[in-house]
Amino acid sequence: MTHQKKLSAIIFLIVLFAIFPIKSHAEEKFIIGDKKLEEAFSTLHKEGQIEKEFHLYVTDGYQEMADGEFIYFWGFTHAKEFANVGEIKTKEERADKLLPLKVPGDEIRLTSGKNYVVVLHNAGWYETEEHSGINHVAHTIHFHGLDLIPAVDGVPDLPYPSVFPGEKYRYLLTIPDDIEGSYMGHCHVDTTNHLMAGMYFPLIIEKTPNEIYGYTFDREYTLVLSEVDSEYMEMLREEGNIRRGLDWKSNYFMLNGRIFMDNIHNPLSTINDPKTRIVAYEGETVLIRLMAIGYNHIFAWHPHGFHGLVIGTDGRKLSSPYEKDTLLIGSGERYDILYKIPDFSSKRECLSCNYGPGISIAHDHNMMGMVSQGIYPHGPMTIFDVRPKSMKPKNKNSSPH
Ligand SMILES: [Cu+2]
Repeated sequence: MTHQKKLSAIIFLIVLFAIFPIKSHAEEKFIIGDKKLEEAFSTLHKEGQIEKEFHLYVTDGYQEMADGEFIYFWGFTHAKEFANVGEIKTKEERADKLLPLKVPGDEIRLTSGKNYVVVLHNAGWYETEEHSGINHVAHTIHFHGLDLIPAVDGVPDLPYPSVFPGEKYRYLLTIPDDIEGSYMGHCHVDTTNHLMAGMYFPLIIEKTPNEIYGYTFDREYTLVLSEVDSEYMEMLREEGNIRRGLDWKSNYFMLNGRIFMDNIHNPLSTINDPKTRIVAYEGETVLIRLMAIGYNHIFAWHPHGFHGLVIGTDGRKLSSPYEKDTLLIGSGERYDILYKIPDFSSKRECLSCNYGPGISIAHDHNMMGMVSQGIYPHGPMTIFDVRPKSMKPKNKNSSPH
């Protein structure tokens, strides 16, 4: 292009923007997916058959760990009640409208046989260096384990494009009547980097509350085991992904995004998180939904006080449940495990058994996981906090915490 042509092109653009100024609050660009599915859901919407619409926002942020380290993460967050708060364009808007970033993202719970809309908004990155190569990246949601059609399976360009900053995409989901159990959602773009960076959340599908695969339980805990390399994350933030996908060397091994701290009063320790400290009363049955996200770490879930009955895995009921006290779980797997807490006060046959009121630990028995930043026991460890029946809150639904 000649100098003159360049100049006239610039003048043309200046005149164009003077006539049609860019709106300061432009709507997000909506990526249209499968037309047939969109039409079917529009009919369901008119008939009032959409159970709920969830709005998930992807962004970056720092999360403080129990050892005082701040780790740079990417992840899924949302506004209160997963409401639509429109486009996020500044750090201030993000702080104002969205909950702080959490890894893993908050659980999404769906009911079998219902229809849902999950809208993915890309709220952009705000913590990166100006020239980082990951400043303008796209994302998707892959609903791991749900066996979906490509339009809502979250694999980029198969056939719909992934979601860049300032864009959104609607995932239209019909949950079959016969599907229940424990699943996950995660980004499927450049998956090694995006998944390991924190882009995952638990997804629960239930037919009836407090019931799974025909078994009933009193309490449930979702435990997500995962790992991160805080130094690699800083490299992404500063420079981007520079062909170092094989360089992940995790230095934090987490349980629900936290590590255990030997100072038991540390508010960020696993055991001070009501979602991670396993509280139960004598005689109760506790369901643990165990999930893992990893680069190459195989977690070995090991409670000291109890053998668990593995009743389901990867969203399917096991025809032959089996008992385990050490259960290996790799990236993408889920196990549904029932722990029957004996009624200790009515019958005590074994004086030295760790059954009954009191505390016992549960941890990763792959010892590499128990040394975040090289320090033992800073890893995925929590406690079973079994309380006497007499302490049980009268109101069945009241939280034990
Ligand atoms: Cu992503």
